Amino acid sequence: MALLTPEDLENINKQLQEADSTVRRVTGLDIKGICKDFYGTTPCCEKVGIVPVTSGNGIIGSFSESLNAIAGYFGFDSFITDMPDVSGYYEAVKNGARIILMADDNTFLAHNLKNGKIANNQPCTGIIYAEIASRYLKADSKEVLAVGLGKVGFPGAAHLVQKGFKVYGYDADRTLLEKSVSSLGIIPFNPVSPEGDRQRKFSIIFEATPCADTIPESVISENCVISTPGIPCAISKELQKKCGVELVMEPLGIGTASMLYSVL
Ligand code: NAD
Ligand code: 2YJ
Ligand code: MG
Repeated sequence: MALLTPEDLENINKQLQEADSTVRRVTGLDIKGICKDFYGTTPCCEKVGIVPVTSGNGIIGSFSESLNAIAGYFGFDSFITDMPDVSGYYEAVKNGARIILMADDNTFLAHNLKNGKIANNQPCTGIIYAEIASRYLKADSKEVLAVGLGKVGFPGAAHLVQKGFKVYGYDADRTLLEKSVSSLGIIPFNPVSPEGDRQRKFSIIFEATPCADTIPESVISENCVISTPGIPCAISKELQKKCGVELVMEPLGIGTASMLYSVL
């Protein structure tokens, strides 16, 4: 699994503000507004305890600090524990945390100790990026291209199917693609080499792969949004500019907001 790096998290507040203005342009609502509308919840100064975790590859420089900034941005009262791991968890609860945020190399969770709700970053991220994509104001149809159908992409694609979109999808892993076809009814479509003359263009693209340049120019329609949690970016800056693509992409905050609102 790809781990975030301190470089990904540089200027997280600025990245979040920029993503927020794009989301507003694309959907008419900001990230808070979408989370509120989608989950039907509003933060009410819940205290969030952020616990650094040393297991596996260890603490990622600025990960906890970024979570603290993100929680504050979305209206939560948050703090980082001095101690990591079990001692940090104890410290968070003793200091009044109602929601715990913590991540090891495999799982990033939010746990609301008051109501018992728990959230995992991967499905929460996939669902919120898909939800943003689904609200694109200039979409020319209810057709979507979903590229990358793994732990983030599959729940996002499932959400789009559930919302009544016709989902064309692709994963480089044939087993995962077949699973999406059989369980979600996704129509297989390889954006890089579509079969026969089935070249299509999309105004809504949802991407969740750990690879760069997964979306070629040939599938991008004139007014197109690419909503992508995938790191690195699905298209180059040059192509984004050339095609006038609205790009929703941010390394941690949108997914974390989705987790926090989902456990309220
Ligand atoms: P995953 O490994 O479960 O899924 C990624 C999938 O992409 C795999 O199934 C793989 O086969 C597929 N893939 C790779 N190259 C492809 C290509 N060229 N075309 C089509 N499919 C391709 O990983 P994941 O947990 O789902 O994470 C996906 C990405 O999202 C990673 O880059 C991860 O770091 C990122 N992520 C970002 C956030 C965020 O907040 N921005 C949150 C969670 C994960
Ligand atoms: O506390 C720390 O600083 C570290 N233990 C954080 C580890 C963060 N984990 C990841 O980035 C993994 N990819 C799992 C989270 C999935 C969301 N991208
Ligand atoms: Mg995010």
